[in-house]
Order: sequence, then C-alpha cells, then structure tokens
Amino acid sequence: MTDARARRLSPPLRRALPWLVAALLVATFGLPTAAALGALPSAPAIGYSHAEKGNTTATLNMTDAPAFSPRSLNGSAGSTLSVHLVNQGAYPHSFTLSKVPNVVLNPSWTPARLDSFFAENGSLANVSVAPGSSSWANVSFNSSVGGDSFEFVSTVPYQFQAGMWGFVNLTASGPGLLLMDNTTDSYSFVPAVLAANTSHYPLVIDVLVTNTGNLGHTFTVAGQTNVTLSPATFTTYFAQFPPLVNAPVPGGAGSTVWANFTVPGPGVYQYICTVSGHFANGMTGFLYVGVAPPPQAAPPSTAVVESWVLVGSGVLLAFGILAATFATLAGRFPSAPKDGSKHH
Ligand SMILES: [Cu+2]
Repeated sequence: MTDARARRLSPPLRRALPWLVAALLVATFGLPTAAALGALPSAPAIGYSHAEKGNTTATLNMTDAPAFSPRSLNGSAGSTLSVHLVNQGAYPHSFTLSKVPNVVLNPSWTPARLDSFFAENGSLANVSVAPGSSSWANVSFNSSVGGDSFEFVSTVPYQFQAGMWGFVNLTASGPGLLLMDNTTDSYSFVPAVLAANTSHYPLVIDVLVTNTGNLGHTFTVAGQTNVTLSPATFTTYFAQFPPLVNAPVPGGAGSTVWANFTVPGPGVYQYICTVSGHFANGMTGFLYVGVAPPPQAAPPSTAVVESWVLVGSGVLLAFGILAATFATLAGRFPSAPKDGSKHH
C-alpha cells in the first residue's frame, strides 16, 4: 500500500520532515525542560533597603544675650534633624554647626580663629538669620555618629565668645536602613538576597521578618563577612563568632519580628535559620552591604516563555532547517520505495 500523505509532499520536503520535527521537538520541550530543571543559572529577586523615617524637629531661639535657647538639641543617628531657627533679637545671628564630633570649641578664640576653624573643618550647617526673622536648618546625621555631640555657635563676631554656643546630642539608637524578608514552610527566605547600599559604618540595619507559613524559624546573621556557613558546623561557628543577630520568628502565618543589628563594615553577610534541619534544607540567604549583589536573572519557569527560550528555539529551528536543506541537496536519505515496485 502507499503513503498518501508522503506522496502529496514533494520529495525534498519529505526528506526534510524528520529534521524539522526533531528541531521543533527540541525547541518546544528541550529548553523549557532545561530551564525547569535549573540547568541554567538563575537567582531570586533582591530585597533592597531604604532609609527609615526618623526625622526630628526642634525649635532653637536666638537672642541678643547673646545666646541659643535651649542650649542643647537632641537628634538620632541615621536621621534628619530639622531645626527651626527663630531670631528673637535685634541683631543678626548665625547657626553654625561644627562638623567635628565631640570637639568643644574654645571661647577664648578670636573671631578670625573661629572662622579659620570652620574654613578648615567645614560645617554641617551654616545659616544666618536676620533680626526678627526665622529660618530652617536641616541636618542629616549618618548612622555612625550615635552617642556623639556636635557644637553649634554663632559666628557673628564676639557672639560665640560671649556665650552663644550649644550642642546637638545624638542618640545611638537611631534608625538606619530598613529591609524586609519572609520565611516559608518550604525552608526558604524570600527574598534570599538582601542589599543595603551605604558608605557609612557602622550601619544600623532593621529587618522586618514576616512568617508566611506555620513553622517557627530564626533570622540569624553571621558576625563575619565573606564566610560561607555549613549546616554541619554553623553551631560551632556561632559559638566562636557570635551572630550579629539571632531573632526568633514565631510560628504562624503573619507573625513578624524585627531583626535589628549593626554591621561593622561592608561585605557579604550570610543569614540562616538555625532551627534544626532548616539550613540543611536550604534555608539561607545573603545580605550585601555596601557591595553590589550578583546580577539577577529572572527565575526559570515553564509557564512563561522567556526571551532566551525563544532565541534558543529559533536557533535550533534554523539549524534543523539548514540540516534538512543540506540533506535534501546532498541526497543523504535513501529514496522512498517507488510505488508499485515492491507491492505487486
Ligand atoms: Cu526555619
């Protein structure tokens, strides 16, 4: 009997058919399968930090005594202090805030000596306020100045010398960078890559950890950078090098905990869940502080056709067509049996 379908196709196309089918099969199933099996590199999404809100507002009166009232202001490291400057006098005054922490300026200095100090060391703020008017000075303090004091003076000649000075005192518990992460019942942190971009150290980081499943976990950050922990030895390691934070995440979906800690410097800090067996099942992540996280690829999926699948399929299909064309022209396939030659 004869193959009606094959007879309708021209001989070159009939010869090429197996190559085309093979190319289509590979393009259709091969690459997505490879992606699903993780044969190609991928990485989870990154959680990026942002600065926490924590601004403080204060009013500072300037008088002709001459003096500042009050003489001290309180701020938080890692936040902005907004000072409302009100000149209650008949003379101009300035709010000039020293850039040098914990250095007390000497009232016996001449006005020229005071000016040269600020010329050499700079100032965090320098605002002149005319008599009877007011102005604002907004000063951002980085996270490293907790516990420090900065002196402010009026640089109008002889006002500082007559007592017009004061201090900004900064609390150490100031907010820093805010991050969020989630724990899951499939022993994972989502995201498993956190990034905090900063150039100020030490840096306060607050991570809000939310449990999306029922199991209890911990959010535990290694105390050293660029150390790769092992499920077999992390207990011993932490005994020797205590973690920066070891925050228990309560069981139950929606439970949250703040993991607040201070990183001493830039680097990659690994974090894990210390609940027995969780790290061994892959519950770990990496916090990139002041260094760029690795480039991210979209997670592999068979549900979404990604650009590299389309490109790869196209390449394979083109190869199949080329092979088919070559086979056709070169006549590498044996001719199909001639109709009637063997069936009579
Ligand atoms: Cu866990």
